[in-house]
Amino acid sequence: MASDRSSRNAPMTTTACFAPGLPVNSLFVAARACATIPPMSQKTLITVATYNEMENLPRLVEEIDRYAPQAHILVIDDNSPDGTGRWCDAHKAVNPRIFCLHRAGKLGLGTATIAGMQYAIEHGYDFVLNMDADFSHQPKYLPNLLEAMGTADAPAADVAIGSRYIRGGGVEGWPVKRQLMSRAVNLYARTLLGLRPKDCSGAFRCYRTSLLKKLDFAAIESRGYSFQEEILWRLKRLGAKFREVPIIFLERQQGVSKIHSGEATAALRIILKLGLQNWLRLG
Ligand SMILES: Nc1nc2c(ncn2[C@@H]2O[C@H](COP(=O)(O)OP(=O)(O)OP(=O)(O)O)[C@@H](O)[C@H]2O)c(=O)[nH]1
Ligand SMILES: [Mg+2]
Repeated sequence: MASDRSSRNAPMTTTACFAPGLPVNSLFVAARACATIPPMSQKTLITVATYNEMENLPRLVEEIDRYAPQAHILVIDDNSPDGTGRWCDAHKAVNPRIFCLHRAGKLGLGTATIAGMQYAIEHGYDFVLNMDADFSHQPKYLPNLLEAMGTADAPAADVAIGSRYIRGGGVEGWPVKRQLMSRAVNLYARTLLGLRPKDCSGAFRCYRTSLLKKLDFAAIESRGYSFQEEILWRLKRLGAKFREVPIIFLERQQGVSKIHSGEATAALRIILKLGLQNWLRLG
């Protein structure tokens, strides 16, 4: 298994997109993408946490193949009742770049993201890039995020953040109330945690695994949505360099949101607690 995986991980060049052994549908997708997308020299794992995303995942995987044809994809599924995890297992047979991590039940997006990061560290990836399954994070931005990380010879960032709140970024499909809430949460987190990025709550990000290796994952308190702010804060304390890339965030088109008010309140509480640690220089 290990040797099989490492040979698949070898950085691919443009011509390698046409390597024999890829199924016909992947060849077609890769060939289209390879014509326009420069080859990646760094081994990249794109992680997608899923809970009931059958309406989105098959098309998302196709789109990822199109925009990041050399990347591997890890689906972290929490035993979705709609069969998302079973689809992943079945699709593995025709797509050698997809991997499936199954967890027993709905354990939260934060812990799913940590599981993806640890998987990337354990399997020797250079970058791990997280995205939601619901097309709020458009696959067309994958090349921009990867480019923002720089090259192996000239690293440019430790975390590339898909940002709604810099020039060129934005949100489509949210009511004004939700937009205001999101901006308020960002301001709250940036102030309390002393973070400079304009978008600290978005989840569409690429991380350098060499920095993640230094992170004490056991210390992370967030299980849900404050995970995004908490990890930036912890990485900042390890000296991380952040870069923001503008993205237009789209409201979910298919399936239902998993966020609920209890999780949102818990997130605000955790950010406050970390903020006190930050300003009192504890922890
Ligand atoms: N594995 C796993 N994935 C989850 C869990 N909760 C949410 N997700 C996934 O995390 C991503 C984001 O969840 P969403 O429900 O879209 O939450 P959101 O984007 O904050 O909220 P909306 O804007 O309402 O869509 C999606 O891909 C979900 O399927 C969970 O407990 N476990
Ligand atoms: Mg969503």
